[in-house]
Amino acid sequence: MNAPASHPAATAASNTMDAFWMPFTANRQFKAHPRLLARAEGMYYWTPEGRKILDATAGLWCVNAGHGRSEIADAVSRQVRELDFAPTFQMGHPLPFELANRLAGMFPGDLNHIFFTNSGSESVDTALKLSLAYHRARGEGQRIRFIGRERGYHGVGFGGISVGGIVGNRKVFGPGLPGTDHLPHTHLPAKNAFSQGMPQHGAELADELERLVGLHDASTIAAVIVEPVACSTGVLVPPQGYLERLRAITERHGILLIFDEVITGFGRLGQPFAADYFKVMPDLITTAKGLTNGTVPMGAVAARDFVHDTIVNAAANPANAIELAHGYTYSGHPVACAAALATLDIYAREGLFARVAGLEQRWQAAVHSLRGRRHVVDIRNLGLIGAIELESRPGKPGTRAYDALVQAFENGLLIRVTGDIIALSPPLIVEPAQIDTIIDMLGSVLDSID
Ligand code: PXG
Repeated sequence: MNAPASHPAATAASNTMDAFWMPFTANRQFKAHPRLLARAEGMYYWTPEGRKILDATAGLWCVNAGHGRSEIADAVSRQVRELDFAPTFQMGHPLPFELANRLAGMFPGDLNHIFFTNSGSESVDTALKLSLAYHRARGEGQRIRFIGRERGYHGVGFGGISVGGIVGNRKVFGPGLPGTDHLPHTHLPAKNAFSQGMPQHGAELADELERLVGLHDASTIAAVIVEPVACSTGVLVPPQGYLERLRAITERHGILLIFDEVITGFGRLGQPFAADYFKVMPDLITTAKGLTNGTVPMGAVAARDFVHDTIVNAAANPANAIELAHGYTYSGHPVACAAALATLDIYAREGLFARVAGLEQRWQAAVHSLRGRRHVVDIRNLGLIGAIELESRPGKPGTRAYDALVQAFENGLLIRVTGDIIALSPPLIVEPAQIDTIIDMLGSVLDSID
């Protein structure tokens, strides 16, 4: 039987929505007042009733080339027919080799070795494990500590929440990985409010790493992991000079530096990666999301030559040994690889990363034009990312931005909110006129909420 154009499940009454336990969602509230998306193309979603919604968030920061790209759809459907699945444990098929070569050419410097995963959370777990394996292979197996950062988001695996710095994601789930510690976040609104691009103050916060090294001793620390721009907790742009200092300190102490580029990777800042944008070279980069334009779950971790070579060529390894006991059934899945290759083709052919660089000033001016509007206490931006922070209602944090989300959706605009911060990250294909529309619509939403 053909599914009707508007599937009944998509419009059903709330009592049929019980079975899907929704992720990171207020399930009872949502199911009482559902917000559903049924179709997407270009810069827009459509609701099941046919209302058009301008996508100011690239889905969940992932649909960088815009929705419904037929090149990706064709590549995926061809691939399902040709080779639906093939193992990559002690077997191989051509696509992950081809994709890894493409990616190795895109990542900066000698980030030449690619480990495939299925999500950002798995990429983070993988990067943490690679760090441990690297130190152990060079005879420093006592380096087991990880340093993350307050307000960092590194997904929801036990590794990711341990190095992450979001209280709500951690408090329910026990102590996590032993031996983790955290740098302070870099959000200094008293000094940096309404900074355009990188804020001026706060590079010295990187020196807190020296304090942690003094506390734990460098010989116990495997890696430091940070998002170059902390996006999920409200777009915290690194202060000028901060990442350079972090790099210098990690290097001095033999500590690996991991950039979590699950959001910043694949053009969000107008360069392939944030490492390019900031000209700071980490030892490992984690990615997901934009790798396949969000169409098929896939992540990738890039490792520098010395990390890979140390693990794979370790003297203790006989040639028939599996050098790293790690991997996923779907590492290098053929359909995901096909989606990624088609996505990378689009990015290259349409010059989407350079497009962002060309739009950055316009985007910055547009986002900052909301300064002075009702409720707005700070505005931040970098690349094609923006955040508008609202004053919280006394005793009711988060409710004002949530009302903005609901009102925006009713008016035909998709935004993300975290706490009382509105985050914007449109697909990289956004037109200047659509940037103006996003800002106009957001302005009227701010006017209309208490
Ligand atoms: N690292 C970073 C930096 C992320 O932003 C992950 C890891 C985890 O990726 P997966 O694929 O396991 O979800 C993320 C994910 C939001 C939002 O609205 C952000 C993410 C996911 C969902 C919502 O800010 N980031």
